[in-house]
Amino acid sequence: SFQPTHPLALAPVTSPPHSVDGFVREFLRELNTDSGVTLSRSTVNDQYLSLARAVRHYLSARWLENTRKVRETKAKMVGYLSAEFLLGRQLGNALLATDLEEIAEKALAECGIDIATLRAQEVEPGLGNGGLGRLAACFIDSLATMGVPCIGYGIRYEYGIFRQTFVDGRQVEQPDTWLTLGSPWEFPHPEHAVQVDFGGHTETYVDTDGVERTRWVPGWNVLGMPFNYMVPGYQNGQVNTLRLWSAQATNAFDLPTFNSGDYAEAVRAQTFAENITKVLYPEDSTPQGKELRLQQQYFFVACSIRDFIDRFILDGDVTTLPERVIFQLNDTHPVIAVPELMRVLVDIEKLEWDAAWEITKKCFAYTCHTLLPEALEVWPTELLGRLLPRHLEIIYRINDEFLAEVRAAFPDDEMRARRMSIIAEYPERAVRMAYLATVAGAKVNGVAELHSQLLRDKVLHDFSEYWPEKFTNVTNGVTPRRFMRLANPGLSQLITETLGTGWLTDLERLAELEPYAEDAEFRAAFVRIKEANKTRLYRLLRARDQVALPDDHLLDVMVKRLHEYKRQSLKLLHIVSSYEQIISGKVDPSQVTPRTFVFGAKAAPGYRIAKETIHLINSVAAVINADPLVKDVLKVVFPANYNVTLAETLIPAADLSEQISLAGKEASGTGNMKFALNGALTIGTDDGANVEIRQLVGDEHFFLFGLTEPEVAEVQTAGYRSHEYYEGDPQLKATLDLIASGHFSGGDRTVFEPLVSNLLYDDRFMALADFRSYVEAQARVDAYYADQDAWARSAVLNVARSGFFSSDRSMREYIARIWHTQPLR
Ligand code: 73E
Repeated sequence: SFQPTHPLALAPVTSPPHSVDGFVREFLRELNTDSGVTLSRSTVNDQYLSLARAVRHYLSARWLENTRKVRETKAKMVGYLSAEFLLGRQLGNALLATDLEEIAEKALAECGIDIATLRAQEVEPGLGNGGLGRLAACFIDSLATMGVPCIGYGIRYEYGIFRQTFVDGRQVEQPDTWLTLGSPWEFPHPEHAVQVDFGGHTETYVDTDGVERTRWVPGWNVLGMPFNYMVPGYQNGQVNTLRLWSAQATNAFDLPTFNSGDYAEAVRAQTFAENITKVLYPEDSTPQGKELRLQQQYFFVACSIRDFIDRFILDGDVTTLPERVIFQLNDTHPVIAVPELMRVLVDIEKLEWDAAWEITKKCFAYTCHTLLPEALEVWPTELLGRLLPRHLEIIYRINDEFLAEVRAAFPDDEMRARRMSIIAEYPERAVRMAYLATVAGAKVNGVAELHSQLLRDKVLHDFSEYWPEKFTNVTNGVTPRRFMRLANPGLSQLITETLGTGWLTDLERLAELEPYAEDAEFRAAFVRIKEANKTRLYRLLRARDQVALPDDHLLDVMVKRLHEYKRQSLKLLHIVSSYEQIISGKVDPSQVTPRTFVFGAKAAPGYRIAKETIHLINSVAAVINADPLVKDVLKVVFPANYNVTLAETLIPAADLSEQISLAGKEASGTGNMKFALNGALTIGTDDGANVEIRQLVGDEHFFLFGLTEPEVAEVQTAGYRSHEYYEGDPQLKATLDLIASGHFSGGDRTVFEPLVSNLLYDDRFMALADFRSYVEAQARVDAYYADQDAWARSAVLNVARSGFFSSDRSMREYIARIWHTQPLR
């Protein structure tokens, strides 16, 4: 500790002046002193970095102040543990949060710079796969905006989600080198580095107090280096922290053990450890059980728990942890945190097992994001025991005590105990991470009403019977700052002109728009904005993907990860069927509602069927877009590398949102919410949050189709044979036959044969069963779109009735029912 005497050092940190001159000064200072260039010699990247750092100056003071206050008041924090944070670009959000948009634009204009050019320079940090990672980003935005102390903990992947390119219509992955030009948003803190151990064995010993204890003798270790990111609230002066960990080799490598004099080899073995945070695993929903993935998971939670205790439990009294933090487990990826906290409390802090378990149970809550059985993580005990021997012992003991409880409660029901065991015995001995999370967590939640119901009734049925009060639902939400205000400034301005300010942080106020659905002038303004958003999108796609699109089409959009359960193939069947009906003369093109179909989707690199589906979409697009017969009525576009940035231009332009998963498979969906909030109508199944969207916006303003979840279960029990649908529906038959004929593959019938066979003889997600219902719903879309006025009314009502889907509301529910935390005073 030291005693400054200079008055400036004693005063609180201040923000620079909120003026054009003040901003120019900050910008130039950054350019000259930090980038070390003059304005006239600076590159666009120099200017972007300096702009970003100048904006940061306006956040630092509040950030430091917030951190101080949390420490001082000992406020309870949310520790959001997530292997993914899909943040999207930061600059726009930081300018909005600080209310500097106009000032910065003017300041740069006076420096001769167009701010749009600098905005375009930012590479988004793609540190997530899809909805799960984006949800984490929305949640921390909402908590900052609500003034609730939160620290997000995650992984600073050197390579985020791959950059998708197409070569001859096939997906080719390129590395995402998001850090090469430098990220101005991160603050490295090498002084807070944490050591993380792996491998080795455990042993018992008699401690100085005479008690026999267990200790872990690790085999190797790595350093966790934290990088802080500011998480600014919307114009409220609150700034929370996101802390992402990067693996570094420890320099404590033990040369004698290598004992060969091979210095280079010794260093190589250590730097190997840096692989841990090299790359984000690109599997969404069905992660492969790779050893490196378990290393990533343990690495970031071990760093995070150590960090939290060291930085916030200043008196070292770990028994107060439950008053200071609730760790939210974002799916099973961070669940190894449970035995890790037990290890810290028992082996290091030397608490009794029972006392440690009482603390641990209060410190965690678990969110499940899936229903697909193949997505429920299990770790073979062989692997877990090799990497984390002490943790495996702890898991066994947790399980033994838990099963003893179950057996006592259900004395003659050994089957139940086996079903509920955290350890699976088949097909190999493995730890069921979802069960571990459920046993340890104070609460377990699903992410939409239907999903939570199915969790209780199916996936975790025994547990919900045993602990009914543990289970709850919190329907997902999205941040309106990014997905309305930033993505759709036109609509936001119209809403502010109509309702005044305040709706962006109180989204239920959108309900006040309801009467304006009947106001012709308002509708006209709304339609003009939609058209301008389409123009903006088409301009972007022309520059980005060299495609020209007609601006008078219904814009039909399906953007999400490529997965069989999401059924991009069903969307394709509809497109090919529309096309087939025209080229076969069954339908006259003049009778068709002109449509542009947009896809955006990445496939996991090892997911064969998903990649073939991408190839088919591109091949269908190539044929349809080149066919003069359908030139004015059908267009198919598939811009490569769909990401948060593209979503921000795509979603506000859409007329129709495709949410067509097989009922009971999509836990929630959050894209569906973004579309509705931007005035697209949804065509969707009764799945995930679609159910709640339809209930809120009303049946007349939503195109429902498909089997319901109970119907799906029924058909499956009766035995589903997809080819019977093919035989029984001439339109479906003609569609599949056209694909099988080689029409989209230059006459080669083999190219798409696996896809066609998959639909005809397997069709796990029942695309063929829902085809008839889907094309009928699409016909209703066409008919409805013909009445432009009715469509606009429905679009406005979708906006007015979707305020529920703000992530601020999700956060209020987590706070009230799970976290019990308070906003900072
Ligand atoms: O339905 C979405 C949900 O909206 C669900 O598929 C997704 O989470 C979203 C947010 O709740 C999701 N992602 C994953 N599991 N569920 C997942 C699993 C493993 C790796 C990466 C992502």
